[in-house]
Formats: sequence, structure tokens, C-alpha cells
Amino acid sequence: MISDKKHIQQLAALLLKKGITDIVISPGSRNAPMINTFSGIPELICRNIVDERSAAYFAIGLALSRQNPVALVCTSGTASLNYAPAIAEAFYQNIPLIVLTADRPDYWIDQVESQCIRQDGIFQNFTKKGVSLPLGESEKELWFASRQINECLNLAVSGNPAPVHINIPLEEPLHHLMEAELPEVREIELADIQTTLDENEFDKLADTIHQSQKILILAGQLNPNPGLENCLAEFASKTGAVVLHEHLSNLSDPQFCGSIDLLMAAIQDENHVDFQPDLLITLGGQLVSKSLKQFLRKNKPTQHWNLNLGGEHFDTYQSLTKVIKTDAADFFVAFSDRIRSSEKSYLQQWKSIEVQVNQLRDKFAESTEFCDLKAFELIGQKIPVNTVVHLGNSSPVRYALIHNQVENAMYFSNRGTAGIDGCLSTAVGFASDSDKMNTIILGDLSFFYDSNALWNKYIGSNLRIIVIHNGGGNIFGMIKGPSDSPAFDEHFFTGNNHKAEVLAKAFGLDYFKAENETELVQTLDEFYSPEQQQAALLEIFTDSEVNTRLFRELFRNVKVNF
Ligand SMILES: Cc1ncc(C[n+]2csc(CCOP(=O)(O)OP(=O)(O)O)c2C)c(N)n1
Ligand SMILES: [Mg+2]
Repeated sequence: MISDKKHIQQLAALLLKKGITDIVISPGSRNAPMINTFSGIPELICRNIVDERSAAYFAIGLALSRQNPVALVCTSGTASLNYAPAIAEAFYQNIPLIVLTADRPDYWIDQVESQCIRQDGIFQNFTKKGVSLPLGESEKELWFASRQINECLNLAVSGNPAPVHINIPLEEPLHHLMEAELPEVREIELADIQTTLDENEFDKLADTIHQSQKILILAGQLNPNPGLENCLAEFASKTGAVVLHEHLSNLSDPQFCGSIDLLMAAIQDENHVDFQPDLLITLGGQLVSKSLKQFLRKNKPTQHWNLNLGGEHFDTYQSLTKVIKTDAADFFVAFSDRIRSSEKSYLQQWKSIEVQVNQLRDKFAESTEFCDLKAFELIGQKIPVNTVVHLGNSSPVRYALIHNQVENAMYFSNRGTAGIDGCLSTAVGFASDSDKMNTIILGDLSFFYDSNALWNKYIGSNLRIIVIHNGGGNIFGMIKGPSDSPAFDEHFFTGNNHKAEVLAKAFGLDYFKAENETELVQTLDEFYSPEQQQAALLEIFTDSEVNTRLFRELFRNVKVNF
């Protein structure tokens, strides 16, 4: 059975034509025509999540796992506004969400009518396109709506992918159903033609590459992409370029350099010039390391090329000289036959420091008392290889990046806007579609903020949640500014005595806890053992003051040893 509303029938038919089959529905009544139609079509996979904020973050995780757009469906009013945080995250992480909000007819807006807000264009700052469909069902209105839907669905995946918003005013009756097939719809395709640079331009770029003694390639957040990794490795080994990456770049070739924050601590001011690049090539999204951003803003490269498909002008290091509108893998492949081998002293310089800072870090973490830094080291040793790791914002992502990557693991994090409000929901959405073990490591405030992530029936046995319970927002103690404020305790740190245990049990998860190193090592073995057949939560208790002290001491230790 499907709704008799013709716009909704068209919408369902176009979603199918475009291969968008994953739908996350939040219950309501104005969206009944969508609920009835989508759930009545066997090819559409409908999931149900009550909390729209969580539903939209869940959809991000699902879209990342499927590498395909995911549609969201909600009712009118504040339900729609609750999508906003995840839409912003998806916008800045280039994730195609198809946001479908039911609305009242526009003549009832602002008329003391129930569950009505001004929904037209509410996500305009964070979507590639937003439309409101016409209410009527005349031939002309149906043609107009189908054009709007086609355009939105196409734009979501062209260039740099992004969310799109289709607002759908609906009139009563909302529940008229009919036994019918979906209508034939006209699909408008958007053909993205791959353009390549002309030979002259390639030669000019190759000349610059050959003339540059110090080439630095900086990879921000990227989805796993073995093809890119291979051609980047080939380019780097020929040119002697240094490739700096974070875990979230999902690159792991041993000639690349990680441990960025520690490297930055080791490079003394008087040596900056040796590390300052002549040519900086950037790709991917956000970078976590603030110290590297500061280093590059201070020690500007002569040239900075940014590779991105949408041709955006990302001048993060205030030195951008060329935007290259390309897929990064295509760019590096194109140079494989055009470049000669160069000497590698710049690379050796970075590599030798990397080896030394990693040794210092390991020695420090091994000898130190129990704290977040140590907990992350132990967790990293026990997370099974070839699994998925989700990193919560605040200090978890920073601690994880200090330590080595888990072998063959994929890394994800909501770094588009670095919110703490949907880290768990995103991980749950990803895990629900994954056949691998999925671990999310997040802080106590982040866990409580997003505990509704567990309020759905898609929690699989492959989910492992690690809550680092340091009694509040420990990050604020680690950074100068908040830590010196008289309002630190009450309004920055925000002491938190609640335990995750009750919530874990309420949602049917097995609960584990650890308060010291011995307990943690033992518990991690059980937590990841094959006998652990259902989702589990491990809460690790640490002392925020010890954490802050040892975090600072690690960096001081690195600084004084160089
Ligand atoms: C939605 C949102 N609100 C507020 C913040 C600001 N913020 C950044 S970190 C943080 C504290 C997080 O505490 P917790 O999750 O316990 O992690 P910890 O700092 O202890 O590692 C807050 C409130 C944010 N990033 N996102
Ligand atoms: Mg905390």
C-alpha cells in the first residue's frame, strides 16, 4: 500500500531511480504519507529512530558505511530543527543526507496553528540546495516538484557531496492509502564529466614539483581509499615528499609520517626554517592538530595547492596559490609518468624526528601512572586489528592520535564541526551496517549528551563503547584559558558524577568497568573476547588532575629532549 499523495509517490520513485534505498524515519503524523509509502515499498529499507537529533547523526554513520546517500524523514515543527546539528556536520564532512521534512501548508504558518514553524529554507546555510515542494497536484505542479526533487538528489552527490533539504507541505487527509504501483517518473541525470588539465598546465605543475626541495603533502580527514594510498605512496617515494597524516586520514603507508602533535613539539623555533615547505599540497577535510596549523601559518610555504573536487577555496594556511579541482587519486596518478626521482633529505629529516618522538612517547606512557594517556595506549593495544574505530570529540580524538594506529583499522570521527552531541549516534549508525567490530571511544559528557543513541533497535553485537570517565570536560583543564578561569569548575569542566552503568543496563548492554591499569588490561581481554556475544560498554575511571598533569608533562618531555 502507498499514500495517494502524488508528490510522495514521485519522490519514492525518484529515490529508487537514484539508488537511494536507506531511509531513517522518525515518527509523526504530518509525515504519514511518506511513512506509509516508503515502508510499503520492499526495496526501501526503513529504519525507525524517535529522537531526530540522534536519527540524523545515525544517518551520517550509515551513509559513511554504505558510501551512499541516506534519506531522513520527520514530521513538522521542532522535529525538523533537531536535524540541524547533524546536517551541519554532514555539510562540513561532505556527506550526502537527503533531508525530507513534512510541513503544514504555508497558509497555516504563523497562524496559531499547532506544530507549525517556518520550515522553508531552515537549513539553507548547511545544504547545497533546499526546496519546498508545491502543495497542489496539478500536472504543472507535479512537473515542477519532480524537477526540484531530481535537482536535489543530483546535487547531493555531485562535486563535493553535501546534504540537501526537501520540505514537503502536506494537507489532510494524510492517511489515504491505495493499492498501486509507483508512477513512472522522468529521471533527470547530472553527468559529471571528468575534465583533465591540459598538457601545458601539467608540465608547469611538474616543473614546480621538480624545483621544490621540500614538498609537504598534508592529508586531512579522508574515507578509506586504497587506490589513493597507493598512488600517493608512489608519488612520495619518487619526489621525496613528506606525507603528514592523522588516523582520520585513513592512510597507513610506513613512509608517511604520523604523530603530528609530538613532531610539532619536537621542532624547535630555530629549526623551523628546515621544516618549512617550499610546496604544500593539501587534500581531504579537517585536520585535528592545531599546532601544525599554527606552524604552517607561521612558516608559510612558497606555494600551496589544494586538491578538491568542488573547487572550493580552502585557504587554511593563509598561503593558497592554486585550487586544483580534481579527485586527489587522479591528481597523483597523472604525475606518475611525469616526475623524476629526487633526493630525500627533507623526508629523512622528518622521519628521524618521528622515530625519536615515538620512542619518547612509548617510554613516557609505559612508566607513567594510570591516566587517560595510558588508558589510550592500552586500549590501542587491545582493539582487534582490521576493525572500525570511532573517536569522540574533545580529548579522546587527541589522545588516540598521540598513539599508533591500530593495524588495518578504519577511523571515523565527527570532525566536520567537532560537536560532542552525536558521536555515539554516528558510531551506532555505522556499526549497524558493518560486519566488523566497531569501537567508539568517547568522553563522559559526550556519552551522556548522546545516550539516546542507544534508544533504537539497531544496536548490534559488534558494538563496543568505551567511556573515558574523567569526571567532566577534561579538555578544558588541558588547554590554557579555560583552565585559568575562575569559572573553570562550574562552567567549563562541569563536574559529572553520573555513571554510565545504569544507562548501559537500561538499554540492554553488558557493562564493564576499570579503575586502574591491571583492571583495564584484564577487562579489555574480556570485552573483546569471542565469548562476548552482545554489545558492551566499558567505563574507565580516571582522575582529571592527573590526566592534565601527565598530558602536559608528555609534551614538555618531548620539548626538552630536542
Ligand atoms: C554540541 C557541543 N557542545 C559543546 C561543545 C564544547 N565542548 C568541547 S569538549 C567539551 C567537553 C567534553 O567532555 P567529555 O566528553 O567528558 O570529554 P573530555 O573533555 O573529558 O575528554 C565540550 C562541552 C562541543 N564541542 N559540542
Ligand atoms: Mg570527560
